[in-house]
Amino acid sequence: MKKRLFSAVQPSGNLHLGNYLGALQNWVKLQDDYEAMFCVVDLHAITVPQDPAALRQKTLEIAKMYLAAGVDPAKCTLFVQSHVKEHTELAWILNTIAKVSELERMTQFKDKSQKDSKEGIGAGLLTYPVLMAADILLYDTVVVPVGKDQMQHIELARTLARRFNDTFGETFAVPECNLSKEGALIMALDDPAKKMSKSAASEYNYIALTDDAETVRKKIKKAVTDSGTEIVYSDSKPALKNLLNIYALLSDKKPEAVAGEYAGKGYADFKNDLAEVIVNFLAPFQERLKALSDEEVLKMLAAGAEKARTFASEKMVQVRTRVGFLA
Ligand code: ATP
Ligand code: LTN
Repeated sequence: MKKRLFSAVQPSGNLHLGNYLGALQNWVKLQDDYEAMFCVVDLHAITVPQDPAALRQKTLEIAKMYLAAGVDPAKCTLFVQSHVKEHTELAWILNTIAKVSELERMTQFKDKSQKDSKEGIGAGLLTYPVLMAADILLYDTVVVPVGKDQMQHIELARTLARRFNDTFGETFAVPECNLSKEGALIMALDDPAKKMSKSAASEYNYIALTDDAETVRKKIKKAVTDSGTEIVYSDSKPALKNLLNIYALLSDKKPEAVAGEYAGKGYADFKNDLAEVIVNFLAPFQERLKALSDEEVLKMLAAGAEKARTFASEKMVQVRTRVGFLA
């Protein structure tokens, strides 16, 4: 029996190279070895205001991006979170065992609530990690491949699994985190101290997976570099280190080896080539994306939800009994 793997991305903003290298690229490698489930988490997206029509479109687009990246519905379960109501039901139950203090400690909550503090913070932003725990625990997930920024949330899912099991009896598997190495945290092109982020203020922060060749070249040219002229892979040159990581991950090489190839050359040469590496990755990706029709993807998502529901509904029968709900 293969172990269960679960991961997801929210249908908000534009997917960028950080999402691809931190999550999607890794998923595609892992889908052969695990019983993989890949979800588009629309319930998470509405923790900040969304336009309904845009959300529907974005949800479909993210599913297409999974497919264009190489997620194969013949090998895994691909579905939309809101199509499987058990996610919301389990989230409610887990809410009753999570502590407010635990949720207030989450870095993502602290960051996002600071940004939104003027209009008042939605309660969904606070309980967001509980819904994420429900996503994971519902399927007895063992492996959760995500970027480093999600580690704290996985830790909470582990805590809630153990707490539920201790209180009501062995019910959930306790998940592990699975980080990709260099891709675990791709930094912003305009600031190597911050992560590449789709909610960034400037578009020079990220390369979107839908950026055209000219945009990629312009953004890489403008990307900040460190002082000095030598191409070396070192913590003392964080901006260059980040660019070398991107180059290495897209060309399946070690970043140190890429740096070696540029010994004696300057930043300009390296950046020109990096832009082409990215363009050469994005062009076929975007071709595959364009070739996918709404109808075929909707069909795949319906089949995925059906599969997910079978497992989720069985799990919830067990959970309801344990908690003490009348059958
Ligand atoms: P936001 O920028 O609005 O905080 P996000 O870019 O983090 O959103 P998510 O949907 O929260 O996007 O993340 C999707 C997946 O991509 C997660 O597994 C996350 O860890 C990963 N990820 C996001 N940003 C990066 C990054 N800069 N480097 C590596 N992985 C990342
Ligand atoms: N919060 C995650 C998205 C997410 C997720 C999950 C990831 C929601 N549920 C379950 C892994 C497993 C994020 O990347 N922002």
